[in-house]
Amino acid sequence: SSSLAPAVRSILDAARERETPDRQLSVDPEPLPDALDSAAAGGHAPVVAEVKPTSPTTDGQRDDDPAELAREMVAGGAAAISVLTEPEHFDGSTDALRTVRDAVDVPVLRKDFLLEEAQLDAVEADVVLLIARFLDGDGELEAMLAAARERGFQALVEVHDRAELRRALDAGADIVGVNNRDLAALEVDLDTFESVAPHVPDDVTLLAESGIGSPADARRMRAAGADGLLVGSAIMRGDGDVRENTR
Ligand code: IGP
Repeated sequence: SSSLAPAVRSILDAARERETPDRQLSVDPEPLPDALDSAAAGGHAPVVAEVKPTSPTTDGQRDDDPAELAREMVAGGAAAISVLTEPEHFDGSTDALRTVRDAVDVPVLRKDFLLEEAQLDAVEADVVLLIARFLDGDGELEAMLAAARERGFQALVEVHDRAELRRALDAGADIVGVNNRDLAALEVDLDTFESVAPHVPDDVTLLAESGIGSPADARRMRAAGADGLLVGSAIMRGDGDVRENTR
């Protein structure tokens, strides 16, 4: 009101400014396992759709606005979004991650090669990817998992074979992704998921990652026990219609 002393008014104005975020914060998204479960319960494929402008195994590049793309993916039925933040080989960026996170209310995964705790401090995300293969030092995976949780991140631990699965479970992973792409040879084989999945306990949320290029592939991974499907290239190639590409 006008009866406020000028000093008080300026304190209030400053406080108001402080409380006005310079960007729109998304509502607190639900945990990734819940988001996948509700998609499945609603009769939809539980898809984590990936914003991936390019990759070492992709020809060409898409320059769509990441936020726009993510909005289309969610409108098309994605239960969560993954954003590549690796700049050199995937043309990803942490800016893209931030704008996507502001644009959608579903959980957003940071897809990158996170090798050190300090990397976790640089960027906000709901879920972070931890790749067992690259965190193979003594106690390294446990330490990164603990560091991620301390910072409030959910962690998706990526494995490629039974030995890595063992390490992930021993480290206490509760969300595990089996990558059908061998990160050494860069080849995709959907048998990978089928051979590892039977060894994953029921209380662990299990994702099939990579190489899911058709509704038949999606059904195959679901039949083999996938609670969620991480799909990049097939959606980036198409029009963002997740249902059309994974039904
Ligand atoms: C998506 P695809 O084959 O649908 O584009 O794959 C995702 O699984 C893949 O991008 C991926 C990835 C990774 C990329 C899985 N694990 C680790 C970089 C780093």
